[in-house]
Amino acid sequence: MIFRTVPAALASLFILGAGGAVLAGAPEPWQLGFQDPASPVMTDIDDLHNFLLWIIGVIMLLVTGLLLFVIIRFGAKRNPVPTRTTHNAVIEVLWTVIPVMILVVMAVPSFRLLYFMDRTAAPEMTLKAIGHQWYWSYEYPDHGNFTFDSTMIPDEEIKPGQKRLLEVDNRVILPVDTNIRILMTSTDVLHAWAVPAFGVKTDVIPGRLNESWVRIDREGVYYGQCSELCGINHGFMPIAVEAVSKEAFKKWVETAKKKFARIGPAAPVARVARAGGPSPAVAALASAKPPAEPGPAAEAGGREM
Ligand SMILES: [Cu+2]
Repeated sequence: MIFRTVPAALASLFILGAGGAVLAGAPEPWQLGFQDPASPVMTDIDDLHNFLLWIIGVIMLLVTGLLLFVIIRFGAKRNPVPTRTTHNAVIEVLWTVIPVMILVVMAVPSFRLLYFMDRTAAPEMTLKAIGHQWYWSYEYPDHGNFTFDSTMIPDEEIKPGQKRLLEVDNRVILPVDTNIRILMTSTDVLHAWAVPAFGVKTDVIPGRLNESWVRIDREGVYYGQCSELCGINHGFMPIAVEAVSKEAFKKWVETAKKKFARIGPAAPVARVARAGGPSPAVAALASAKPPAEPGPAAEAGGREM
């Protein structure tokens, strides 16, 4: 479709000019439609969107055509004596049954996609994204459990080629072709971790753990933004994900382990899972806070989850 190809062509021109890491998922001036999908979820969202667009288009044409027909054919000039018909059983059944059938046709792929988006059955690694006023921090529990903050580069420090309001000091590095479970929470207020090219947009909630997942199709840099009004700097806590090859990711993990702070001795998710403890999600939430003192307070906290 022309709506897709024009922005894609513009995007490729920009990529050629940008140099360095490929900008695979970023908004473009005058963009129409979605960013190019970079995950199976976003590919399916794109397909569902295009499918619904056809249904909407046909309905719009039908209704507009009917209206025009009625205006022209049954205007006062051409039809001075109107009919006194008030009921037509066949038409009434049709205008109830046909929309219901259309809704069912729309609901089936929609629900299938919702469940597909919800979680991955076979995660190969976990990333934790934690929202703060107003920056994100990330943890890699399966790779030495290091953590770092990711803050926006302010206008006065932005370098040529960097995306204003989208570039950060520490990008999230993730491997391509890997099922990545993303666990998300917040330390203060509601935020939302959203990367359009991945089809991920999930609220992060203090005291709760939300889950999403991504399998990135190709290398490149993908940008997103906090998508829940979270305070004065809501527009200044972008997300930048750099997808690299599996080998490059392994190398980065080695340097990141030295560069960034370590949370604990080992990956708590893996440790609890081996011991047959609570589900990984619950274990990860527990590790997001300092270990609770044993006693009635801790027990109450456990029940709450
Ligand atoms: Cu926010």
